Amino acid sequence: MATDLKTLFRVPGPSEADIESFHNDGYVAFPDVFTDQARESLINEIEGLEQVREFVGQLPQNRGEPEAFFIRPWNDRGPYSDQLIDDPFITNLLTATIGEAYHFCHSALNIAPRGIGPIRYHQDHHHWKHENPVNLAERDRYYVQILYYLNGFSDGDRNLKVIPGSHRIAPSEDAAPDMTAASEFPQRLLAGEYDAEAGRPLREKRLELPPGSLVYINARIFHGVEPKPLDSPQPYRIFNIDIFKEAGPPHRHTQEIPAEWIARAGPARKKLLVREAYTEGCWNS
Ligand SMILES: O=C(O)CCC(=O)C(=O)O
Ligand SMILES: [Fe+2]
Repeated sequence: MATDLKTLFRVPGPSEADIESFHNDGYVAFPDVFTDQARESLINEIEGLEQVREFVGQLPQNRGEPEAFFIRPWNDRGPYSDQLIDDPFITNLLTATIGEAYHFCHSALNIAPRGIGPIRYHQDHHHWKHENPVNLAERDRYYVQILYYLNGFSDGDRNLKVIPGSHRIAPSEDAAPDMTAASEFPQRLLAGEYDAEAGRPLREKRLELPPGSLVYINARIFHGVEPKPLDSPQPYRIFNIDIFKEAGPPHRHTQEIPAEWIARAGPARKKLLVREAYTEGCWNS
């Protein structure tokens, strides 16, 4: 399985300024970074998946209580989405920011229809939320997320929002909310209580991105998502995500890799994929 493209992206990798933003702000956005052909092919590939076709097909009858479409891990990948895992742009991005020793952790696919509610501010670095020796040892190691927005989003319409610099706040018990638990902490962050620790004013930034964009985040940054209005001009926002971790023990959700992926992987790809997956209790011993 392969495309005939050397890369899916318009540029070979991040600039110095991009790398600096990632370290200073905890995230960097790459608007319209896919080539037109890659963007269109990726969207076709995703919209062609049987489960997605079914979901999209029933949307007009389901205006009452819309649910998002969510698959994790997302293994049903065609050639274009398969190439995302180690496209030269992605490899350059990862090595320029976190070094050479990293693993593919897991992936997800999400389709957010009109009327879907928000995702509250949260962090996704799960070792901060557990106290085993493994978790303590892994806390300061990179866990990064590549968020793909193939059909883009506008401000106020399922936009991603971030608090630049908030990746520098050491998550304490109450400072490590996840997306399911209500927490006052993000409000305290935005009220200035932690500006001194961050060394800068912590303010909300609502993003707006054209189709074919990606956002690269340090998973310790506080981020959230706004609802999608019922009258949004975009029927659904397509969102897929690949997550990478520094080489080491499993993170939460570190996925089992399908045997056929390993069987057809070259040596560079094997380095990303051959590692222990998360299993219940794997941090306990
Ligand atoms: O839907 C989005 O834009 C981001 C979702 C998110 O925070 C995540 O997948 O960790
Ligand atoms: Fe998240």
